[in-house]
Amino acid sequence: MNPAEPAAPGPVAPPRFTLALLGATGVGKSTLLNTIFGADLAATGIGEPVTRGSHLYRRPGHHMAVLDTEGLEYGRDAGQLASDLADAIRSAGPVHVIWYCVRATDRRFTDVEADLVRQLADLGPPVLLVLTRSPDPAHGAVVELARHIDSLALPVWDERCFEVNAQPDRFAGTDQHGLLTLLEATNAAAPAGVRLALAAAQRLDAGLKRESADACVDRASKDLSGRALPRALRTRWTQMFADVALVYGLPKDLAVSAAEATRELALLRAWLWTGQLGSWGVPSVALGRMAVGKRRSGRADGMGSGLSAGIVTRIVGATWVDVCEEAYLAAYPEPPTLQRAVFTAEVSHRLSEQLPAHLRLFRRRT
Ligand SMILES: Nc1nc2c(ncn2[C@@H]2O[C@H](COP(=O)(O)OP(=O)(O)OP(=O)(O)O)[C@@H](O)[C@H]2O)c(=O)[nH]1
Ligand SMILES: [Mg+2]
Repeated sequence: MNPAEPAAPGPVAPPRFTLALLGATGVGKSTLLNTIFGADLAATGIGEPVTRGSHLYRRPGHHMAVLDTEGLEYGRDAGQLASDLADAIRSAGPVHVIWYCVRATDRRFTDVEADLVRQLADLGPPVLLVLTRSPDPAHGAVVELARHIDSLALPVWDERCFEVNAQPDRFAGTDQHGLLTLLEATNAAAPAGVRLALAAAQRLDAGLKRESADACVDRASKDLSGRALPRALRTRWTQMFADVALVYGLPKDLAVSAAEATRELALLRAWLWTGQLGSWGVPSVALGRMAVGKRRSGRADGMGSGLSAGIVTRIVGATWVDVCEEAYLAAYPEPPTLQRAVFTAEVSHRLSEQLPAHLRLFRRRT
């Protein structure tokens, strides 16, 4: 570590994403949840009773909470049902998105349900109307139900139903469908502050993870560029590493300690701080080449300035995203488990390989 660098405080965890699951018993709420979010959160989490029939499921280290309302009974007094649900949603802390599930082949959606949806929408969180266990989007009963619900012009997200099938049925010949669209809509409906947690919790869409990880790098790079001296560099990098690791389900500690132990990263930071590699010798081929290029060009290339910090952050971040993504995909569908030493070596190796090319580009631009 460069002795001139201040110690970095630990990274801050992002706010949790909370989803409320509503709908009659057996419509497939738990199956849908488990298919998109992988872990059997509702079955294995510790469910705290919130109100009658509702439990809030959270798991330590998991970035999502689920408010599961064990099967709505529409025969009950409608006013009481609505007020129980409103109580549950208010007491669960901030609920960010509500999935209101109706079985796609149920053929009916009563006035009581329509009123309930209107009252839920008044509570604040966006309500996504999900038609579950749908055999086929073109199935007559499903089309009819969707049309009927659409005609009610309910205050639901995107003014439409999301029709899904979470569990393939070999006998009936039905595949999974509609899940990515539902996830995308959930992401769009969720407040920006919890999208990182949502991208981390979901296990369905590697593209959403990638987008979210790239956004973390982009934010860090923008935060750091244009500053006279990248004083916040180490803290900001640590946060970026931890956020990207979180998106891919890698332990935060592993990310942070790998970041600390990766020699190239420490050298890059030192370089950005002092504008010179001299006191560090020529520690690796990659940095050696960079140093030589810099001396030959006879220019400082803006090193030690905010401009270079932003660009170097982008390069380092992109490398980090690649390594985390590969670890995630290699272990999928199991959560990734990586030894710190392997992870660190991989990050080191990639940086040594990729930095010279990136830096050449950078030199050409400045
Ligand atoms: N074909 C098909 N079957 C499903 C689907 N989702 C759930 N099921 C089946 O429907 C049954 C009920 O599913 P659950 O996910 O437990 O329903 P739930 O809404 O959580 O039910 P409660 O917790 O009792 O309110 C199970 O037997 C599932 O196998 C689906 O998308 N397609
Ligand atoms: Mg359930």
